[in-house]
Amino acid sequence: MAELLKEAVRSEDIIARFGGDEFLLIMDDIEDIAVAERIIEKVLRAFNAPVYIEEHELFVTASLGAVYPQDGDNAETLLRNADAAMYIAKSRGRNDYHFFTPEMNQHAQQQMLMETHLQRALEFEEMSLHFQPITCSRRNEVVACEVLLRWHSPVLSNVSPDDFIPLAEDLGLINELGEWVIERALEQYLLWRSSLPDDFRMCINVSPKQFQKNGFADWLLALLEQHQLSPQVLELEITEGLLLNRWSEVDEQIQKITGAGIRLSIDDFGTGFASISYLRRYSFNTLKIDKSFVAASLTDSADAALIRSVIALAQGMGLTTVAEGVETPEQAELLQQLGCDRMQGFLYSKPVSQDHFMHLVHSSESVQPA
Ligand code: G
Ligand code: G
Ligand code: MN
Repeated sequence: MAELLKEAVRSEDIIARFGGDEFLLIMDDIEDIAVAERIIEKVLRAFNAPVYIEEHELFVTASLGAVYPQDGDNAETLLRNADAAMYIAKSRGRNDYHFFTPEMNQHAQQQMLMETHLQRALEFEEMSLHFQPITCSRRNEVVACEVLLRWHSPVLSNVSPDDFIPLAEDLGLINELGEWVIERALEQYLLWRSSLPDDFRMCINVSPKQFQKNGFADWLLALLEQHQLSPQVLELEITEGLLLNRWSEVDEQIQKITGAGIRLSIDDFGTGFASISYLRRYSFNTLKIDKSFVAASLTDSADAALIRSVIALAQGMGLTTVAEGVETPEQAELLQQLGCDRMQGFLYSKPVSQDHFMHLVHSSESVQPA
């Protein structure tokens, strides 16, 4: 990366590795902001091509935060403000840049506030779980549920996991949080078990960081054993991104988990850099078609064709398919015609509290499309 950066700027500019995956680029003698912008765009273009390390082809993205002299009169302020601008660039989907604006301090303050409160959210019992039914396309019965974490802070009100999960990952809180989710979900399952079908599954989202912790698989298996639960009860949902980090310890944890019979599902399929070889490499059981394809399936024939091929691919590999974000009866009908095994979405039910969920299971007509 340093070499790529060096090629993109003048030899008299300063490039430094600031720590971890952060680089600092200092350019002197820039007559106006348009010039800076041109150089930044050049830097970003340097990341367009894949990087080759041994036989691996890697796609690297860069997010750039930029400051100009008026954004601070000392190094500390300039660095802090560049960091805030970089954060915005990152949250916009990466491979982007952003100049600092004073409003960003407000955003940074918001992040700090969230950080402070997240540290104590578990202790203060501000977290809870919601459950969204997953329905069998043929039998129209609830056969599984996805467990979704909810945070209600008295100060910040409801915060989406899209916002606090990445923060928990950065702060090193994700293991504690993730383990809490699994423990709570299994306890809930034990309470529900007698009212649920024998092959019912609890589908739990797991962050890549959880797999990176050695001992995660052992912890999980011990927990199941402690509750005398079959590994078949659990399905872990992982996103494609995790598989890009082909770290051996992630491999080991995944092999141990699937080897023990815990099911594995690939979440948001079609949005990341999934490659078909990943599907072969790990023993996935389920493929979840991302809601963006489901949403576009009726209006865009290319998306319908994509769903059709994904289902064919999954069937060929013996994977169960779940369509996410099914919102209309028309979408459900199309997906059913295409042979999709399971449905999940607002058409059936939004994620609900534990009490409400039992209600849904008992009155199975409420999960049938209108
Ligand atoms: O329900 P919803 O909008 O809240 O979920 C937003 C995102 O947060 C989804 O991508 C979902 O996978 C993720 N998410 C929800 N609950 C959990 C959880 O317990 N752990 C992890 N790692 N991600 C979760
Ligand atoms: O990334 P993951 O697939 O885990 O995300 C699950 C997310 O999808 C949750 O935020 C959940 O609230 C949301 N969700 C569930 N059903 C629907 C739906 O029918 N439409 C939309 N737009 N979102 C949904
Ligand atoms: Mn999911």
